[in-house]
Amino acid sequence: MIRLLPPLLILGLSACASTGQAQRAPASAQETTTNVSDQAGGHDPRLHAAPPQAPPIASPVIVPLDAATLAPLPRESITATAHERTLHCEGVPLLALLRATGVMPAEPLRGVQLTRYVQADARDGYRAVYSLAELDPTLGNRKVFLVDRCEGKPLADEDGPLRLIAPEEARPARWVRQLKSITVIVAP
Ligand SMILES: Nc1nc2c(c(=O)[nH]1)N[C@H]1C(S)=C(S)[C@@H](COP(=O)(O)O)O[C@H]1N2
Ligand SMILES: [Mo]
Repeated sequence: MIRLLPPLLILGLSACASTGQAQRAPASAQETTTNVSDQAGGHDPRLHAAPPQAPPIASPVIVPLDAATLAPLPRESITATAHERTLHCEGVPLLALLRATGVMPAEPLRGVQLTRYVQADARDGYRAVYSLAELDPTLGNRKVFLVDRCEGKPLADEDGPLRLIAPEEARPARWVRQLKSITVIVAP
């Protein structure tokens, strides 16, 4: 009886026995021969049909804005002009916050990272978004700051205590006053 089995099937059966691992029962001798080629270091195209999957990125991610998170970040002086008024402010780069909190990779963005955006919400319901790609120094390189002081004083309640300021922008429409939260979202 054993002499009637194809030689590769016999090899396959003995390979299973020698590894001692639980194996799914082969459905056919043909499949068993494929397994044998796997054991010998060959490739079963069925096991490699899907491209490698990037690990999923959490979304939404709420970025902490508390003093303990902001205090260690680098502070910069900012001069920003809007509506013919020039402000002299201080704050931390949004990029530094996003990287320090692990929300944004330090490397140039690629793949799904290019579909993520920062949503800034204000207490009065105003909101604006910036894409991560426009903040990436190798892409848009847009400077956006979380400002907490202007003209040497903490921001007044109607503006602060935190305000986003993007000094390079031609209009201050995305300079979100009364900043309440920052959320990073993968575009659905
Ligand atoms: N929270 C909040 N931020 C906001 C707005 C707003 O209505 N609420 N208006 C935006 C727009 S359209 C502009 S032009 C500027 C106005 O800033 P200013 O009031 O300091 O001139 O703030 C931006 N930030
Ligand atoms: Mo505006």
